[in-house]
Amino acid sequence: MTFLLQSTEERARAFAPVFARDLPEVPFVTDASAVDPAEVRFLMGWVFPEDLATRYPNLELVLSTGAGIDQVVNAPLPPNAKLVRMVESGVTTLVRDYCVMSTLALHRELIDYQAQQREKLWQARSFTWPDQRKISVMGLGEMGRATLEALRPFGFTLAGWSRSPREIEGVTCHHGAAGLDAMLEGTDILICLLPLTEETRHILNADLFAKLPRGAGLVQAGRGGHLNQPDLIAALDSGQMGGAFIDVADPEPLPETDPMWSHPRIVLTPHIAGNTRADTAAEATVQNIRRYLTGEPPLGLVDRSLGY
Ligand code: NDP
Ligand code: OXD
Repeated sequence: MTFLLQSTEERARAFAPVFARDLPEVPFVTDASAVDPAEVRFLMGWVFPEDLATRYPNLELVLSTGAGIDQVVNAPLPPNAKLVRMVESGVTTLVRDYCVMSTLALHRELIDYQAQQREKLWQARSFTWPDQRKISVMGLGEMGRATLEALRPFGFTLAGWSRSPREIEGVTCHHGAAGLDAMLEGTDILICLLPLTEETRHILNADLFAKLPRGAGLVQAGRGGHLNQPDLIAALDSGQMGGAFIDVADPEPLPETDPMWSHPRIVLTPHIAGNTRADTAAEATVQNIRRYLTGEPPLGLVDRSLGY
């Protein structure tokens, strides 16, 4: 019963002592050639070989090193293997902070002030107070909830949207296809923290932008495939959208010719909103394997029929 990690050296260094200390009964290896493939019950990585099912016939859990699993959800896993996404505090903290930073920057009209700076224009714009802004989050999972909780003290009007009904203190929660329009109505800043599935692909499109008040802001930290990129450029150029913080693109890296690179109303970052933190992920993974070995479903268990 071996755990095989296929990831960075930094993660290997962090995981090895935690396994040795807290889960000594499960051998931990990082060198695939040093283990009998039939012994591998737990495999953690980002993308996996096509022949996973034949190479590791006794796999029980395939674990993603990241919170997203769209890169692996359709991979040919062994029939009985379960897919598990990363749930750990490090990546959640980073994503939360990125979304709060971007929301505050849009709220305080940083993109307009940067334009004024380029023109050497020293002039105050009119002020909007937090209680005059509605911030809405698409996706009320680990990332969405942490972001909303961090935004609560600022005094914004908060809303959120998920597939099934959710309750979050201080947040008006909507769900299902029927709930989306109600959330979008009056939303000044929209944050996307959805997983990429067949249902959510290109959900950020011209129709959706048209349902927001003119000049709304977008924080896109989900997956590149959520956004219809030409629709965003058109909406920014027409003024329907006021500005966007974009952390994810399709494809990645974004081609040099893509207009998002140079659009004056886009702040672009190279998929750095979040990243798994080695030490906290090691602790969380060992606890999750122990949880699984004692008969409980692992945290982050993916429902492959839903795609997340
Ligand atoms: P979770 O699985 O915990 O949460 C997903 C949320 O999205 C749930 O609330 C779910 O609803 C909702 N959802 C899924 N499908 C739909 C749908 N069709 N309609 C409405 N709501 C839907 O995921 P995490 O919060 O951990 O991560 C979310 C995403 O964030 C990742 O999949 C990834 O794309 C992105 N991410 C990006 C990072 C970056 O660096 N930019 C880093 C980490 C994550 P319900 O509650 O009903 O299940
Ligand atoms: C991701 C991650 O899913 O970094 O983007 O975890």
